Amino acid sequence: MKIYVNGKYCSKANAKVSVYDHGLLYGDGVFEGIRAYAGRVFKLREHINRLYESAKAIMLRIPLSKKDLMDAVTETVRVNRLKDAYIRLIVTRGLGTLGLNPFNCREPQVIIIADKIVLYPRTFYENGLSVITVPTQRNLAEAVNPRIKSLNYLNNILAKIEAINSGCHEAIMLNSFGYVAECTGDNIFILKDGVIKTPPLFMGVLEGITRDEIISLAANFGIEVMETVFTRHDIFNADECFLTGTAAEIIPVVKVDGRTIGSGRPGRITRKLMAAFHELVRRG
Ligand code: PXG
Repeated sequence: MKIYVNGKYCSKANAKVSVYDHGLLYGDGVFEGIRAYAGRVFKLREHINRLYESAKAIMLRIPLSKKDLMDAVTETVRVNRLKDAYIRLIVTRGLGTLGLNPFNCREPQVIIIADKIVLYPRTFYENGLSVITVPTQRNLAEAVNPRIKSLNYLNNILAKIEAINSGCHEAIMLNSFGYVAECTGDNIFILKDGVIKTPPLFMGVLEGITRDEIISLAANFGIEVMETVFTRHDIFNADECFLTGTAAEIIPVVKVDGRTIGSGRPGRITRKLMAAFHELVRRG
């Protein structure tokens, strides 16, 4: 496997960063998880735009133009001869001192890993997931804004641990007001009386690229979509529930905190959106 590190391709064994890199020392950096389908990188421009926005928020200068970074991502998929791939694009603050000051780090490190995608088992899509709400709240937007896709994922990892400890694969995270925010690596949607609802960004959620795509697919179907605040009670009593993310795409949820959602089977609208999304990624 050839890994892009600052403009050069290294073998997996030689692709390294310094132990003084603030990405490692402090989780100081940003990243994107991107997919390629049939050799084409899906929504590359959107991912690059989000990466630059995350970097702007943490005052990290990405040492490449958007165009050059897009070309580097495409090239990394190509040199690895991958058709369907999961791409991890990382920009760390770079090598610095043991002190916090990020401005001592002179050279941000740009890393692109393109690897085979590991998918959830098919049965999860056919039968739906069982998820739980966890005690760990989503980061307060005024502390570490969830809109920044930073290398510090401890908030999500704590929630993931709680989900796994309870035998679930995903966790619903609430914000500090008790409203539904998102999952550890996915956005959440519910459907009630024909209306699709997802938490607005100000609830403290990542603006998922898949989330945005589902919102426009639903709108194309003439389904009303509301970015609105809701609680666990609304999920328990929803007709359908599903999660969206680059890795999971759209995955139905059939049980939340022991409550069966709708009929207990992936819902009709969820299945319709899954089919439309698959069609979209095939078309590129
Ligand atoms: N919320 C959070 C907190 C995320 O990390 C999403 C939503 C969905 O966003 P996209 O743009 O992918 O639709 C994510 C996705 C994984 C994995 O292995 C997922 C993410 C990051 C790292 C790993 O599932 N981010």
